[in-house]
Amino acid sequence: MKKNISHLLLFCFLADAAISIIGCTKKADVPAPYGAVPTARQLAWHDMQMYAFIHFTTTTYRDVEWGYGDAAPDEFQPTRFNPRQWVEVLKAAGMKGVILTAKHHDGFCLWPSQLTDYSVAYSSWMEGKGDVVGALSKEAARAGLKFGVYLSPWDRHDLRYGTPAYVNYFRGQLRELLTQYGPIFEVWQDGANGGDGYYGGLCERRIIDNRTYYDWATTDTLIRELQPMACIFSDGGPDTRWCGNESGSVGDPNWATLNRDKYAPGRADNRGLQHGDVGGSHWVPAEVDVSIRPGWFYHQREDDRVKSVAQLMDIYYTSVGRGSNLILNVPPTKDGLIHPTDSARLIAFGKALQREFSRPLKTNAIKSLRASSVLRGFPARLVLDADNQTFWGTNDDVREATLTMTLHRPTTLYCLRLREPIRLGQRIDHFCVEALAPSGEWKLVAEGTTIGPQRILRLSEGTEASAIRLTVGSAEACPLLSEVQFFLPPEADE
Ligand code: FUL
Repeated sequence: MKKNISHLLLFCFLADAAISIIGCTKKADVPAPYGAVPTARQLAWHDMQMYAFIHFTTTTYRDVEWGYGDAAPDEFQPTRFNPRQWVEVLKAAGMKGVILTAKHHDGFCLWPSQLTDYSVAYSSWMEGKGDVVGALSKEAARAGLKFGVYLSPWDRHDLRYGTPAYVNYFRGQLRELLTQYGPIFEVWQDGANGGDGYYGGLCERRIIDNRTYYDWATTDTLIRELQPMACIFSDGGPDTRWCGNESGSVGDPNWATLNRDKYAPGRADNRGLQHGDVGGSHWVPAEVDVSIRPGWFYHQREDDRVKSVAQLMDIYYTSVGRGSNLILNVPPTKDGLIHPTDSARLIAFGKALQREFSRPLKTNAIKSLRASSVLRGFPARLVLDADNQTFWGTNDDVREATLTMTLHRPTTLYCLRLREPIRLGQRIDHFCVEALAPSGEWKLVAEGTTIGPQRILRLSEGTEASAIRLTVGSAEACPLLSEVQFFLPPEADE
């Protein structure tokens, strides 16, 4: 079998060489990028795929979802606080990073901010020497996880909220967070903004104009200056966008491109965020935020409502599998630990993920690979290497192309991962996979719309194929693909 694949590769290599001889050794031209393309910081973000969210503050002790802003700092008492336990569990689940609510809407700061008396420094917990942001960022770095911060723009505690002085305070807090805790991969700006709150004891309702109040452009410049590789998340970017719901899925289609100026954090109509905009003005990929429990904060009453491994797997397929990143929330208990049910579930999910993709179809199982169109220098075999920089290209005027992969023997296939070379933009708007059944019939086994950075999908059950035909199409530009990887059904559990 090895011999066959090496013959195939040799043939492809000679064919490429022949093309370059016939073509007077002209170097292959890289296709022109189509539409908006990702920045270096967004490319690094796409590699993250799945990370954790931690919602933790005085709100945990009040047993509510939105702290009013009146909890005394002493209420924050995580007597068994153990961020190493958090990080170990998250790592076992396959998370590549963690984002902490450094400050949620209640305004309490989990680091000893110099700019307020509403922080861990004013709590009797650890005699005012505690620093949740510092401790978690250190543990994350030790374990090789990236670290990010959620700093709620809405602050229900601070008297200044609603005035320009508050915006300066908010920026000062960002400066502290972005200069004292090492590299930050994402800054999470929430869309919930304004309403009733404590506000220094005035207990009133404050409404701000979310298009103008925060002057986000100035804040974003500050973030860029302090942490150039940090992606800024909000309802509408600038770097990454909300997926438009909190139930664990992004739309299909899911375009990483967005007409960004149409959106603003907290805007009432954010329905378009589930899909993005085909040919949108900017690259603003979606992030799917969802909690392992019904709430974002820990509530004992939800101990029996932790999502199952099967539910988490479905979420994985409808988020990471549709080319967005998944941020899965895991709320620590009042003790400051990840609850045993959540931790067991996360560890089992990590194992299930490994198992799911444990049997890639090897290249030596492939007898031949034929493409309906090949751009010189970008042969179809480049979808089989493990390198996402290389890709199969089709000629410039092509809008639909097929790739036919013949296998040495009929094989039962389980799922499939496709990737576009997104450095050159997102192009594909429809695809389908057909399998040549032993009966000699071509059967449709999967189909979808967009691919983008990644598409992972299960094939119709029991797909036995002696050949596979993949069709990809794009209305506006020639399709390009950097990966086509099939997986065989995972081994049954012992
Ligand atoms: C929402 C917030 O209001 C929730 O409390 C939570 O932080 C969630 C991730 O974002 O908009």
